[in-house]
Amino acid sequence: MAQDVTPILWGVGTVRTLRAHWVLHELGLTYDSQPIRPRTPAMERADFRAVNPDGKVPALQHGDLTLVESTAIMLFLAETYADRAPDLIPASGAARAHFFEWLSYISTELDAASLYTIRRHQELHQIYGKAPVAVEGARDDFLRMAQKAVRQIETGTPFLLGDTFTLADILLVTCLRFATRMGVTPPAELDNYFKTMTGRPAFVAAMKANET
Ligand SMILES: N[C@@H](CCC(=O)N[C@@H](CS)C(=O)NCC(=O)O)C(=O)O
Repeated sequence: MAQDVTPILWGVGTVRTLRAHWVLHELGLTYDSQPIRPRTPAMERADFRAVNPDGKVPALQHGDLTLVESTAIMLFLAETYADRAPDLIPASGAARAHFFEWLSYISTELDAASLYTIRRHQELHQIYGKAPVAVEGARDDFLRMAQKAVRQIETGTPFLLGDTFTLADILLVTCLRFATRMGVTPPAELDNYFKTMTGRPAFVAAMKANET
């Protein structure tokens, strides 16, 4: 039974690891944290490589299951412990369809295509090379694509999916933090939304756990 398992979460210190910590705190779960940070010698540890041979965090162990990819980890935890917070994933209909649309849009358009491009060619330029034109284009793309979230929040709903906090909010807020870290100021129309989300007790606890 899921309830008998103590999840083990590998990874701290990034917005991707924050997502997993945040969900665990929204669900009120007790878990073991393995506080290893990317691009440190700890990432080469044999016990970690046995969990994720690709050497990326976050990684989750849950009983016999090992899972990587922050979005998949969030979905798995929210589904497995749905009794603790049933609304993190909308159950049916248009809300569920739009929920997956938001997850896909945030993971690809904002995270992978825009923000990670900036990170690669800015902070990690020694590995991936300097590419100022690509960085500039990725900034513009982020700001253009963030307008989808602006339009939603401007309808006056507190969350992306209306009146219910979901995993889509976790994903968006972590990308807004990521943007700020990359030197891109998110649209001001999202400021109040961001403030409200980061005031959630589970976010505050997750930040603490993620900084360990
Ligand atoms: N798409 C993955 C990305 C995972 C990822 O790239 N993690 C970074 C830290 S944010 C990492 O572990 N990098 C170490 C490396 O690439 O060597 C997710 O969302 O979990």
